[in-house]
Amino acid sequence: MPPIAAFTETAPISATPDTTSHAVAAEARAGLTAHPRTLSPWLFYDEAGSHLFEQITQLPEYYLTRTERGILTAHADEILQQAANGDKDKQTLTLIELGAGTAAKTGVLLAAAVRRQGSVVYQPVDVSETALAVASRNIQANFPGVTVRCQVADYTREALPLDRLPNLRTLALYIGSSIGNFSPADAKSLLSNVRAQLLPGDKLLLGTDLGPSPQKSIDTLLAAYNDAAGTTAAFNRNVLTRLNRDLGADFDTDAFTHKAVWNPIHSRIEMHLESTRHQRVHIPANSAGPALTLTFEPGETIHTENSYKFTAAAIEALLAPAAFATTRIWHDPQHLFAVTLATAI
Ligand code: AVI
Repeated sequence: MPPIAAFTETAPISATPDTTSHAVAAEARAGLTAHPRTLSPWLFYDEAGSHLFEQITQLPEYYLTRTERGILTAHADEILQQAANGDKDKQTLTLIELGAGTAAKTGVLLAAAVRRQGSVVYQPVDVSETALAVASRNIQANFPGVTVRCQVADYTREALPLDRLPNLRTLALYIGSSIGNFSPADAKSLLSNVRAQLLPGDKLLLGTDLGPSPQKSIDTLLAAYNDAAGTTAAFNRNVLTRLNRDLGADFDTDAFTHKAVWNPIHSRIEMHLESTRHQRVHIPANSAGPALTLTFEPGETIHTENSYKFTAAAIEALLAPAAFATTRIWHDPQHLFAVTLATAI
């Protein structure tokens, strides 16, 4: 198989709706004046945050990326075969990937598609033109037989720009556990949007992290979001650095502690930033409104991210309202992570 070492994991930037300074200002104003205070996770992914996320994916505690890659590597041929409706059906697949970034996660599936059908058309969709340019360059260099058709789009807001090829079965990829960062309602509308662009019989491959089980402790989950090296803490705090830079705010980033909490009611890891003392933070007037002074009490938090964790039943419940039937679920041997093939009905 061609090497994929040249690819680096990129931030799930496709979850970034709009990174203009007005969008940052509006998001900060709405979230920081709400109770409890929140900041949307898309704010994580400025240049520094994207770099920190890449480091997170390589941490020993952050099992998600390598575990999903292991599942895809172990089962790529079977996934492609099932996506094409089984052995006898030699139907040709075209692959489309939501939030592809640099397509670091996709090489193993593209290689399997080329093994199976000789060549494949791959349509990565992302908001970042730069990431797609890297994807295109890397794939063309490493995967002869793959034709890349990049689509710059925010699939979280717009209809998926599917360039359907006649008589080809589509396999849509949404891997990397990105669906876990959406609320159940937003996840449902995102999947419905994807489904609306597919035909019955087309497939979706979805990567989801799993919740606690007899094989997976809550501590394993918590460690993935609170690593010993402090990289996730730096990633979380970077959102305040971003507000200081983009909005001229005066957050003392050292006066906020990173917290990762397991919420069993919602089956999610939550990330928060907790104020260590009584403090005031100023945000100058901007396009979203007048100057703000925010008062934080010791222990008061800003909720910065949810990362939902699933069971097999929860995966089915996520897919069914969007008119997808679960076809097959693959796990790693430790049942940490799931890759689900679903059929558009
Ligand atoms: C991008 N997303 C799937 C990551 C996750 O695990 O929810 C974001 C992340 N947050 C902290 N660590 C990683």
